[in-house]
Amino acid sequence: TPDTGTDALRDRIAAELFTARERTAGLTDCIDDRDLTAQHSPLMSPLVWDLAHIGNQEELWLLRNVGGRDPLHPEIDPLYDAFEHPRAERPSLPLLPPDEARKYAHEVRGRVLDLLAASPLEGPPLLRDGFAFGMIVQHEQQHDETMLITHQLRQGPVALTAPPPPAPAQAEDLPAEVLIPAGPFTMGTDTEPWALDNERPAHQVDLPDFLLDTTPVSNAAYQRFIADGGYQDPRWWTPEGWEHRNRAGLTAPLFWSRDGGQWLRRRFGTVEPVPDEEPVLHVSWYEADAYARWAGRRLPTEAEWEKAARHDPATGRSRRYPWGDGEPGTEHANLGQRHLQPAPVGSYPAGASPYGVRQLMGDVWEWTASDFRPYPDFRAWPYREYSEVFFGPEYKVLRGGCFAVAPVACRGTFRNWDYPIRRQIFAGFRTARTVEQN
Ligand code: AVJ
Ligand code: FE
Repeated sequence: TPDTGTDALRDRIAAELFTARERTAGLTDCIDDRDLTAQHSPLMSPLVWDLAHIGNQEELWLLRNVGGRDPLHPEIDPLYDAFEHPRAERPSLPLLPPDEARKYAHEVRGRVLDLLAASPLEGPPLLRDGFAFGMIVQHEQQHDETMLITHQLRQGPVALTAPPPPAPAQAEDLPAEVLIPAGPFTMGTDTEPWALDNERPAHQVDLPDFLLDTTPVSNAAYQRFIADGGYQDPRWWTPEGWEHRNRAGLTAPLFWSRDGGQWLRRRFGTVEPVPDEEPVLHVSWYEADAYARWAGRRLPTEAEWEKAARHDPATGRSRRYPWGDGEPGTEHANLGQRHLQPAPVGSYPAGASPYGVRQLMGDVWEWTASDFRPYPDFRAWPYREYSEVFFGPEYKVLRGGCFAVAPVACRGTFRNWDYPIRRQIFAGFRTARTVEQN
């Protein structure tokens, strides 16, 4: 019979499964069936696809692989295999209609809760520390973020609302940048129980001195780049970036428009003035990279980002989060879709890293200079299609999560990746520079 430690883990898993499903319901019960089955952008699936795909992955990994059960509806598997059908093609598939998709996900969930009650949560690697359950919770939360992106792309009446993040308690004079002194640190993890394969294994990385922005780049700063003709000057852009800028006709972040002298943005169905103090959002890697060059700086590498976020110079250890090893609280970071926008730059002093860097977790995903590559001795686990098939120069790494990322799907080691042209994701950036040696 399970011991107490296992009972606590079982309760935590059940709570996380519940939280994820509440969020999924909130994202799919607020619009009608026509909106759920429509394709709002060729970049995205119809929301009803995500809904059944969430149930299908849960069935595959938990009921079939862990539980050894027979498939509930084997004929639908190919419809919800992300590798069989590109997103643009999904609306023309014979997908489960909304009510059947909900019923299917609900049916799977009931059986998963039975399985959880009977699982030892130890022994085979998929069960150890409840890993397979943790992976599926994160998978649902990742698709909830994807569905939130679809909501942002959707035209039509407002369906989602949330209060704005609280304004920072008092105006602080933060330094523009922070020195991260040279030295080795531990990147990646061997001990984080629900870390995904690309975050492993832990390894030492030695970095020279560098300087990193204290906060993400703000809309005010980004508007100076625009006003200074940054989008018209090929000096700031890589050749591929410049070519893309011209082909796509980029002149400002996605969802921005010009109204006389003022920039407006569309946010979940509402048009409002661009708030100067918020981190810039909805820029591609190419735009982030061009801004950094215009500013006389560069994007940080992934290793620099992680050292600034995790390394504790007092102990020489890497922490789970910038603020320490404790779980994210509302005072630490803007995570979990509590708000539908990032918080002003300089918010969350309690979430600062030991070096004093702010907002590394939450608010906006941060583009890094790095391609998505495996760490030394990487081992694909439990499936190649999570990370391994994406390694290579076509994808850039993003770090830190954003307001749409659930705490369970975010930590100092978490790695996200996307194409450098992508702008619909909730991505911004901060900049770095190398310290000149004399
Ligand atoms: C890790 C966010 C890039 O959404 O493409 C979801 C996560 N993998 N289902 C994605 C994922 C399989 C993945 N990202
Ligand atoms: Fe998926």
